[in-house]
Amino acid sequence: MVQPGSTEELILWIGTIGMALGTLAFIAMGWGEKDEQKQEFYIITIFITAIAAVSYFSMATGYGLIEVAGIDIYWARYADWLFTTPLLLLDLALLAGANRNTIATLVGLDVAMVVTGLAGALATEGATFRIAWWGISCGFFVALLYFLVSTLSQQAAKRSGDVAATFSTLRNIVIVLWTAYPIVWIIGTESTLGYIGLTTETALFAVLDLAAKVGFGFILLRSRKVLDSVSSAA
Ligand code: RET
Repeated sequence: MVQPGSTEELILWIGTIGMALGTLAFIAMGWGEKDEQKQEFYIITIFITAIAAVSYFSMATGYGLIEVAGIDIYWARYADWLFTTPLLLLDLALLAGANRNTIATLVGLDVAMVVTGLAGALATEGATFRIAWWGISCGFFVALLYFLVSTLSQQAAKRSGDVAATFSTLRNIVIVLWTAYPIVWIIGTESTLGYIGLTTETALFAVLDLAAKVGFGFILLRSRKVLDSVSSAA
């Protein structure tokens, strides 16, 4: 269990509060929005931080943690990512004006990435197998990045200048921040390599999660002009 009064517990509470405040801010920003197309972005983004707030609460209170082969595993992270990463991609895809096939491909690869990552975290057959699952998950991740920079970016390039520019900013943020996750996993406790301890790992994931969800949401929702041009193009 999470040691009461530990740094780890404090970080998880900061994560919970940060995600909850982000959720409230996005609700306030979207309040009174009548345009259905624009409402979509608010709804998706509000769910992303709300799900994360619940996941962080479960980790801060010890519920989201289990012990697997002597290693502390926060299973709640994967439950969070399973829903929130497809929602983040959906935000990007709607901004890009992507078709259903592109959205289905991105979401499929993403779910495969999270589920195989979870298999790695829960594997009890030894470190080699855990790392093998990590490699499989990375394969899905690389394919996902490929679709982001190829198909999705081509579709976004057909959008107006403002929308295309916001898409590029958000896509680049996704590429950089998301790439840090498998790195933290492999140098951390899940892989059993343990170059960094659980507290450092918890802190790094918290910073990444807040940037990838709350930071991402602010950049997406801050510009009415961008959301206006998406809704008028739809
Ligand atoms: C794992 C481990 C196995 C290899 C790979 C991973 C990738 C995880 C990613 C998570 C992104 C999470 C986000 C959360 C938002 O708050 C599962 C860590 C490739 C990319 C963006």
